[in-house]
Amino acid sequence: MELNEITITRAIIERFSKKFLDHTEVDVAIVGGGPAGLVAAYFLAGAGKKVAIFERKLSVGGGMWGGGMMFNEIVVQKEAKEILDLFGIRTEAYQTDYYTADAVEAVSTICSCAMKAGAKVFNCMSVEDVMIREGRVTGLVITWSPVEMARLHVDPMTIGARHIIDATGHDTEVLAVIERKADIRLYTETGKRIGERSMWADRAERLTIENTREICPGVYVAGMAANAAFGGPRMGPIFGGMLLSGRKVAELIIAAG
Ligand code: 48H
Repeated sequence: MELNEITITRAIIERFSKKFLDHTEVDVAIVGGGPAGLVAAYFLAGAGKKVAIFERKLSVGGGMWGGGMMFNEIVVQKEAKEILDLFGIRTEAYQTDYYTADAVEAVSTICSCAMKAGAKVFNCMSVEDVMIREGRVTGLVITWSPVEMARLHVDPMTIGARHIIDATGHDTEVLAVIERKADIRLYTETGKRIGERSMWADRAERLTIENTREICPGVYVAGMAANAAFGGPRMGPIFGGMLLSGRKVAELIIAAG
């Protein structure tokens, strides 16, 4: 059989278009495919939710690939090890309650588990705005990342979502646009994002979980974005909080229905 380039092209266009059309309305739209977003996607898809992750970059994984300062190992505490165990990611005890894992094995495996659970990843897509109806965020406005990078004057398109998770990390990009453009008060002390504080790993890990919650109608916040939104400190390259936050946000959304 002689391979036909046009057939290859048509296969990609048809299959991608079908996938994209199937996800123009979802139960949960996750912005950011870092560790928190991927873990949330795994648990939500496993519970039967239709889940789409929109990730600006070519690859998911966010800040996990590089471990600490590009030493590609991560540290997790005892409470979070069970999540790595669940995914079959190998860990090594370092000291009592401290475990390490290979960062590349961790990211690639979590991503694989999330996709096999049924979540779909739309990479190279950036969320630049939201859709709001009657005080509730009901959708995401997306564009191709290269369009954003080249600052091309091209209009974006819209995805409907019953629930949205801002898992964009330090920059809290979904909340930033809500703050800038909408008359919606966030459920923080000030009604706006408070901003991330300096390093304090122990406190930060605790607060990451506490601050993982609904932040305005239709939007939940998870991972590093939860810290930045509610004014928690940063924690450096310990990733247990990100994993536990991803699981918690999924549980909250599953409970909300
Ligand atoms: C589409 C977007 C957009 C957008 C951003 O930064 P992340 O890895 O986020 P978390 O919360 O899963 O994990 C945080 C962790 O990596 C980290 O930074 C830690 C633990 N830091 C501690 C410290 O002290 O510094 O991933 C966020 C993802 C990235 O892949 C972005 O490309 C993506 O979100 N993203 N995707 N549209 N508008 N904004």
